[in-house]
Amino acid sequence: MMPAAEGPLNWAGLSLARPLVMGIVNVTPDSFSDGGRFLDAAAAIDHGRKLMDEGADILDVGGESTRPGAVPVDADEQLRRVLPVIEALARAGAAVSVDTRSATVMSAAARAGARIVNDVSALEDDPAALATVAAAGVAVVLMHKRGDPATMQLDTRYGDVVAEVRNYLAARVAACIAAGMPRNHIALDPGIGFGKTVDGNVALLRDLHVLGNLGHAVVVGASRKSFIGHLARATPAQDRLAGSLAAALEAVHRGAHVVRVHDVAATVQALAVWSALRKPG
Ligand code: HH2
Repeated sequence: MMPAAEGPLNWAGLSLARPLVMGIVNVTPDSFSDGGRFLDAAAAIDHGRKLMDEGADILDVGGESTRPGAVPVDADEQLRRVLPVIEALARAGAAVSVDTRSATVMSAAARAGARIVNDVSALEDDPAALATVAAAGVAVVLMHKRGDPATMQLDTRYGDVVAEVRNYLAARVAACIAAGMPRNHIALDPGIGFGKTVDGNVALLRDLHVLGNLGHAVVVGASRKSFIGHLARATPAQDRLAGSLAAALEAVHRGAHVVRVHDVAATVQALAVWSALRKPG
């Protein structure tokens, strides 16, 4: 493994001195992991509060599923789903990110108290997204994906997946800097499961330092994803907690600063024990 580069100290106003846990709050009827149980705003708010109690550092609120094969949700419907949830959780003191590809949703979410925009299209799918995030002064997660959620698993061939993802994200960072965003607002995410094979996902996690060497916070979302099912024959998604914990710990070991997870309490516990055991004695 290459020596770790000097990492960023903070991102989105959050210290990166220890790994951060981003808890997932899906407000979508077709989420593969929640099965629509949190469609109702009140239930989503309760779920977010529970994740805060469990030790989540960030709550990632999304109103559009981006799993392979999912259909797009228009901005009005996303706003109807996520705005009351963002308002309530931000008021309760959470650092909220909004998981969206829509510039309209980004600016309304920022006004409602979101501090971070988490865009699986790295501010590309909506031509207004880059300028919107720069003007709103919020932080961003730039994630690599290929194509649309509907089609992304149809072409998973790369020459060198790690180099391609790295070069793509480096170019998106350059676009953000050119739009006036400060460096410590920008985090990078390899996009586990977004147009990649199982081997591609494994390579991206093993070589995560290649992304880390770009000098930005690194976010990894491996929780309950299908590559875990493939590696460990664990289906359905709800049965992938143990594999998700293994992936989260190894991601942090390889340089992730933030892990995006469904199971916050279990992840916080795993990280606490792992961190204590790794401290030089
Ligand atoms: N994965 C999903 C959604 N958003 N954002 C980032 N930054 N990184 C990811 O890996 C990522 C993401 C898909 O997972 P999930 O939210 O669990 O499913 P759904 O798309 O059904 O909401």
